[in-house]
Amino acid sequence: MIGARVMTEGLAYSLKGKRVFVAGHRGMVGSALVRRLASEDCEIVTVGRDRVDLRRQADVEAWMDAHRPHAVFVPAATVGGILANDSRPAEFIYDNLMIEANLIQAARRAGAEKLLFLGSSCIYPRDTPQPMVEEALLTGPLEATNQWYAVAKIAGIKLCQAYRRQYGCDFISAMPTNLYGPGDNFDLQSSHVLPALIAKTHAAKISKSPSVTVWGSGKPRREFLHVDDCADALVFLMQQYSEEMHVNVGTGKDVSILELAELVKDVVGFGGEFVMDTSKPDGTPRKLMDVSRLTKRGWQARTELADGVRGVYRWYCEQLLQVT
Ligand code: GFB
Repeated sequence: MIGARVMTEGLAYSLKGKRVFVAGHRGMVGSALVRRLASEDCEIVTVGRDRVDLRRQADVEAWMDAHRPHAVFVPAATVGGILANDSRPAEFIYDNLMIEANLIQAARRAGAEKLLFLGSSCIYPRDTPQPMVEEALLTGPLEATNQWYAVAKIAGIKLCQAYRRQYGCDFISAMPTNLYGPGDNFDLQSSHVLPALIAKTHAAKISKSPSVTVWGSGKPRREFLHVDDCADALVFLMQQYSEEMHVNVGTGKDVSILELAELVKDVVGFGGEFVMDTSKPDGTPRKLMDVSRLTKRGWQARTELADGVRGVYRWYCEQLLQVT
């Protein structure tokens, strides 16, 4: 049993009978949240991008006024891996600023009781001591490849804090580490490392290619959290947490990119070798979360990385079968 269910008796905020809006329900985190919320006694409301562009204030306000959710989850965001962040800075800063500002303001206007904003571990300074504690925010310069996204996500934290101070809104922020899971983006130009390695290694196995290219030096270290664990932590925080400080969400364990590549190789059953492409950036040397704020409250991740990668690889193969 995980923390969230053990502690249901002393809930600070109950979702029972509530209308719960998941903004961005088609994304990897949003769809995991919808799966997770299905076991809560609440009404889940969603809206597609074809009907409401979350970057447009009037659309968001009109939709929120009409539906008046009690609780709002904000996983909606323009996201991507290191190359997408580095090559599309305007989209990463503009889209994310607009989405979060519109949703937070519209939620207040419509009288939402609670809102949870989702950020990212890239909010912390590039060379911050590891593991990264919540208090490290704004104590040093950001990593250059994702500073645009990071600035937008820091603004989201500050919006929640400001609305809490000025208007008394119960708006909180969670900062997940690097996420992976079913519904991830496997496009090699815009994806994160884990789905990219699965897609590349699988393609190499099928085409009997002798090698797979890994970007950078392979030395950076990353922490990976399964998206279903992340969704569980977000529901837990929605129910249990009501403070100004954002909360790290992760496993507290990291691996090097080369160790991750070896794990993917084992799971996929690829017999070749890795070739490093050092023309690609490494990004932040290490991003390991200090998750004690969350674990002290009774929640911890339960999916081991090897099991999670096996599950995602199965999911990926099923998707490939469906399109062929
Ligand atoms: O997952 P990733 O793109 O993002 O890359 P970040 C992590 C590391 O894996 C980097 C290396 O050192 C990459 O160079 N890597 C190796 C690869 N091979 C590949 C590959 O084929 N594809 C990709 N994508 N990487 C992102 C931020 O940073 O993390 C976002 O840019 C966000 O803003 C997200 O915070 C969680 O971990 O470096």
